[in-house]
Amino acid sequence: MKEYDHKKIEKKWQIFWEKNGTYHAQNKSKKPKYYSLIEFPYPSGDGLHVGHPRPYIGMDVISRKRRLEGCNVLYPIGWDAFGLPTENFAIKTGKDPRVVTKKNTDTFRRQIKSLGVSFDWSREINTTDPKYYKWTQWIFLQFLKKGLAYKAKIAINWCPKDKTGLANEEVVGGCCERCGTPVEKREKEQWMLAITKYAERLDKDLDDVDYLPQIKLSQRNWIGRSEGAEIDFNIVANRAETFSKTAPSETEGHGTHTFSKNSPLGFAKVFTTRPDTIFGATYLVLAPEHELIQKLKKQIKNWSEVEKYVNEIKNKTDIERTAEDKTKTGVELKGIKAINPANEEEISVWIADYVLATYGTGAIMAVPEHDERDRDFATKYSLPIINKPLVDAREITKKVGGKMVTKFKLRDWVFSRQRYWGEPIPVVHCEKCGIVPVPEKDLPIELPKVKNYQPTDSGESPLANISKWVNTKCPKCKGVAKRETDTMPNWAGSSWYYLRYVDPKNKKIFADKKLLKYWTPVDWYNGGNEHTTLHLLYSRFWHKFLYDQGLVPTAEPYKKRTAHGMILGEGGVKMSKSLGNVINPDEIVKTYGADTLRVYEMFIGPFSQSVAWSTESIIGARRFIEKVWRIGFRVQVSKQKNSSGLTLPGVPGGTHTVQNSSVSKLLNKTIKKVSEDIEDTHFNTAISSMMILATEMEKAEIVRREDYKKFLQILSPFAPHVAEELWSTLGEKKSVNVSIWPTWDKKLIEDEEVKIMIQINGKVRAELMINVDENEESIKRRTLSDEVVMKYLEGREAKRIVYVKNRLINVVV
Ligand code: ANZ
Ligand code: ZN
Repeated sequence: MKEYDHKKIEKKWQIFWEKNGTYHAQNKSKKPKYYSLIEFPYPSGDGLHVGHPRPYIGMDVISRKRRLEGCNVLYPIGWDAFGLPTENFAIKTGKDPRVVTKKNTDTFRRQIKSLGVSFDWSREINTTDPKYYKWTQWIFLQFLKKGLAYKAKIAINWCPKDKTGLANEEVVGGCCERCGTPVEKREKEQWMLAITKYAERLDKDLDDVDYLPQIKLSQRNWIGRSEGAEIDFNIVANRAETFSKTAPSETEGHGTHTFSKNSPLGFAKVFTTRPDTIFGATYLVLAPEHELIQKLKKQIKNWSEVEKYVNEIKNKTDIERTAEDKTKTGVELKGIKAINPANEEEISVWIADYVLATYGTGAIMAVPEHDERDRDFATKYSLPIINKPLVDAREITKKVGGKMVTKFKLRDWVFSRQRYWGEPIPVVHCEKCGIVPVPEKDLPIELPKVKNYQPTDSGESPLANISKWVNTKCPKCKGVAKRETDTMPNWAGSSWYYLRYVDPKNKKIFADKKLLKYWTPVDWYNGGNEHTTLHLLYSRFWHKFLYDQGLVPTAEPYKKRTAHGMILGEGGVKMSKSLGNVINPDEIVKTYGADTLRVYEMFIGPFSQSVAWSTESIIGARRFIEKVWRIGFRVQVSKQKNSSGLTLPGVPGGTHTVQNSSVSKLLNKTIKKVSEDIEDTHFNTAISSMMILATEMEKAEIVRREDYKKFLQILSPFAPHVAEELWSTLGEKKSVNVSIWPTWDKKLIEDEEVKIMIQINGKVRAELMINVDENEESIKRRTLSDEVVMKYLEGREAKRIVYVKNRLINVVV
């Protein structure tokens, strides 16, 4: 028997597959297409760690199974290579990010190839390649044309250390996600993408896709659709205070029941999802940024206190302000009151941090009886909490002149960064013509080389320092103009990359229409849980926009979306360089082989959950493969004997069949289990069932060649190299990759349990479910204790019992 030499085998087959283009997707084919997708990696300087390949292997299993099922599979890969780590490295070392990226992708590519993942490498893309980002820029221009890209001065999250604007999600606990510095608010002109225009559809169309329920939920939560009412509350000067000077007795004893007939100073529009609680509204809260506050400056008696509070709030992020465990703060606007339109009662007006300027109308009616946040606040500031009966939401809303509205938590997408390593935004600023898009024929606007990658002190991108690049001609009036120096966020390139794989070398358009029609939508997209909100939402948004322009054939990009858990370091902590617990797959591949690593990563635990790595347990995966290897050589022997016409001495035909049938039966069960488990991403249980099969096959005296072949086929998605090697040793001329996925024999599985008839004196009286292997004794016993049978026997003893195997049992009395 040959030794199992993983190094030799894996190298041999990787070369074979590459030479034969085994995994190339065909743009023309009679086969049904299947597009499987993983989130393309960011090629970091640290190279691959064992967590990276988990999703690649998972989708590889799916893709390989699909090929055997007769599909023309597209399983592509590329690099999401713009981003801060490379840029920060460039800032530190002065190295050109292009050079760094090239080196990093070379490492990643070599490492991924060593794992035998069936990617179609001929379609490799890189978001930092000008030939790629030309189209990212082109899509931006389409947004601009349609008015969905616009500039706005907004308060953005600003990291004073990285000198860059941050998206809300890049702020963790009030600090910059990358460097930990407390984030400030800063007003800046930013490019925005109007994703909110698509909020309704992004929410609704989730009904039509097959995403894991928790993924749909996180999309929906992020979009934050709410149906409610907008209701105006009049603001008046505080009559109670005005009167107290002249007629102090007037207000005494009235409590909150002060009725006002003052003419209003203005009104505050509140947004509420609970108009039915309006009678319980005991105060009104404005966001500290609410425009009414400045307008009412004269009427507000405690202006300096108010102003101080407003300034304090400025540097707080929305996330901090609405954190559930945070104690709420606020200041009453003295000198003014609001009128509850439902009952004309005067209620106090406050500003408080828990009301956000960016949501709803930036003002609320507070109902402490029904709303927890309001109750906390009311308790803290001793505001009335009253229990009033609920009313009909629609009717009330109508009565008080409000209207039903739909609001979304989703905000427009801040699309500019003041950084170097990103796609330049393709517009110029002309004094005469304003913002002018770069003509499409001039794309791509390439990133120029710079000496220094540091953002400027004013927080502009380093591009601003390259006057040769910045100063340009206006495409419209040919006068002097300046290029935009902001670049795109690194979510840009990943918002449409799956479209480029379809036609990665096209120079005329981002992807050929016919090819898009053939390949899209993506049939199955698997990715990390951390991307189930933003990346997924952003790319769905781009896709819908392109769909509206008639540029892609479907309204949704991904039919199905699943997510995998992370691989943690030994002991269950996150793998990180700083903890020194990062496992490099190169070592594992060298010592145990890629197949062992693959099997181990799929066996390690449920695919959707995070699991801890254990180098010790990898041995189990290796032993399994060795077992399969040994069985292979026994199949060989029996095959040779058979073909040379020798009978097998000492093994009579009878025993022969019995043993084969029990293995065949288990094989059938295993084929079914593996086939179904793969579809549910239950890779771990698929492997454990194959482990059981291998153990049984090893014990069996004879392993039929046909059975073993089927085993290799279902193993091949997990351990493709060894499966291919053993397949060819059986004398197969073609790759296992072009064979046909085995089916299972239903009879062999389902007939395990059969229904037999119970007869009494030859007449059918009842039925009994039995196991096909159940012995006669047990069947007789169960028959006699059957309720119906006992009733017929009426205490008499059976004279005779005749059992016809798996058919009937006759009790003669
Ligand atoms: C009265 C009320 C009574 C409310 C009650 C809720 C429960 P969602 O579901 O998240 O849309 N709200 C409105 N605008 C707000 C803002 N800018 N900042 C903070 N809170 C705001 O929540 C809508 C509810 O959140 C609204 O309905 C409002 O409080 C509050 F028993 O009005 B509600
Ligand atoms: Zn001009």
